[in-house]
Amino acid sequence: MNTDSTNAEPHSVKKFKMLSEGTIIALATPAGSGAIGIIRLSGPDAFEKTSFFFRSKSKQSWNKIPSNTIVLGNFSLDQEIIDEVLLTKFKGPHSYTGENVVEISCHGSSYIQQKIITCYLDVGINPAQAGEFTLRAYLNRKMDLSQAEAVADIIAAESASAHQIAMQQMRGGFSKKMENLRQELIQFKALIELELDFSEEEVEFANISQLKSLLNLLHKNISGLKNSFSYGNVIKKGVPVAIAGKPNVGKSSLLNALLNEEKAIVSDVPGTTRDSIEDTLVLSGILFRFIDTAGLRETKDIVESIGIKKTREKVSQASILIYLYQRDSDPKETAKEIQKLSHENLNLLVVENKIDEHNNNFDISLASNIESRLKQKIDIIKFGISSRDSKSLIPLQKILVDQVKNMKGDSSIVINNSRHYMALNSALESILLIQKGLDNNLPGDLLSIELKDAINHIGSITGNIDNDQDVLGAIFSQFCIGK
Ligand SMILES: Nc1nc2c(ncn2[C@@H]2O[C@H](COP(=O)(O)OP(=O)(O)O)[C@@H](O)[C@H]2O)c(=O)[nH]1
Ligand SMILES: [Mg+2]
Repeated sequence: MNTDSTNAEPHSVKKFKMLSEGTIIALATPAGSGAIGIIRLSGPDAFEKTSFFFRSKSKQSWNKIPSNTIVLGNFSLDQEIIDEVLLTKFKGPHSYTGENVVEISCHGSSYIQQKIITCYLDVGINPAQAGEFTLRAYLNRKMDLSQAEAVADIIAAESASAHQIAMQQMRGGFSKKMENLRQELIQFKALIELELDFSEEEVEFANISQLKSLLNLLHKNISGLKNSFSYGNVIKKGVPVAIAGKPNVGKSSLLNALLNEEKAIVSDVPGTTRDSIEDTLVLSGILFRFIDTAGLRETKDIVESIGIKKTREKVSQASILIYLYQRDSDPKETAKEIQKLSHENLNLLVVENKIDEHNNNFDISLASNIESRLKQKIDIIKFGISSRDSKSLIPLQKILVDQVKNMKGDSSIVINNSRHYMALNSALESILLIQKGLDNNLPGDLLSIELKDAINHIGSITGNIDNDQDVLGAIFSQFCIGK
């Protein structure tokens, strides 16, 4: 019988290890000057090489300094003191990478940082590649692949919600869920194979209806996770909100008012905005990406028509569309335009702008008139604002935040990584094939092949398979140096 072992070291991890050997060094804080800079070393020679340069103020000898402690001392080369530094010693395996690690907090001058790094390079320490510290943490099993990827997301998080998703992933909630799914599939596969071994004796180890319900559960779990991707992805990159409408309805004015800066040119000349203009803004911990677009109208102007084509493209990629109109807009034409822009998964806010010109009254009958002319039933929110009055935008901002919260769905774990999405997608395809196979009494050996695929797809998320070096390279090269 063939079961997948969880603990065997993946073959290509060994290959990758060879690429990440020796002792490495890098600046862990951003390059340039700052109050302090932190230089990090990891590897077998980190301690010995540091003893060449460091003298503690208390004259404590290097070997006597216990692990996980910070010591004050001088970092010198040939009697010349380069800086007074704080040094932290972490003895492997109790360190970020699992190896011996030294962190040197020096004054944040580029000169000092470079000088210290050069001292180490001159005694044979290697400069770290992008992501190499975290790669070592993964290779030394301090974290799995999806947790390592979450480290990059945590550093890149620009909003509370993106931070929350990355944090949850790094702490392993997602990995645990994946591992549980994988274990269930492994058991399932074992049962089917056991049955194959005994096929002559007509024994049934795998209770088909039980297997079917397990598959249904897996299908549901994986679909839920897969569906959380669109939410996870927009949270990570910023929820794309397109602002569209006829020329001169105040789209650029709205963008500026939301961002509280003069980002886009506002003028009463129709067709001023020809290219789309984007900027981000955090509202209630959610990163939004607002996109001002060229006004929609028939035009012979070549540049403007390229802009209009781009508007449609931007709207097609948006999660939320703010469609602006004003009191004298033609309801029929407005409805037609909304209809044309609407697509699946688009939250539509149809907003009357410039209500300041009408005593701040929103014309509900005009809004209903527009809605009644929509041929398909489209869920829209009707609303009135004035781009000239930032207070009138507060309810609009609240609706935007609520709409994003509604996108989350009921999966408590959210995925935001396209590699994970692809893996789940492939796993789901395999599961569908198995479900079909069971219905058509497909032989066990064929089912078992599909199962192996599904197990590998899920395992690839946490790194529980023969990782190929290209995959690891692609993941870790996206990190910054020093991480
Ligand atoms: N009274 C009033 N005028 C506005 C408002 N929003 C925009 N405008 C004016 O409408 C004109 C067109 O605005 P603009 O933002 O360039 O429209 P766009 O073509 O849709 O980007 C400008 O003269 C703006 O000052 C508003 O809420 N109230
Ligand atoms: Mg404009």
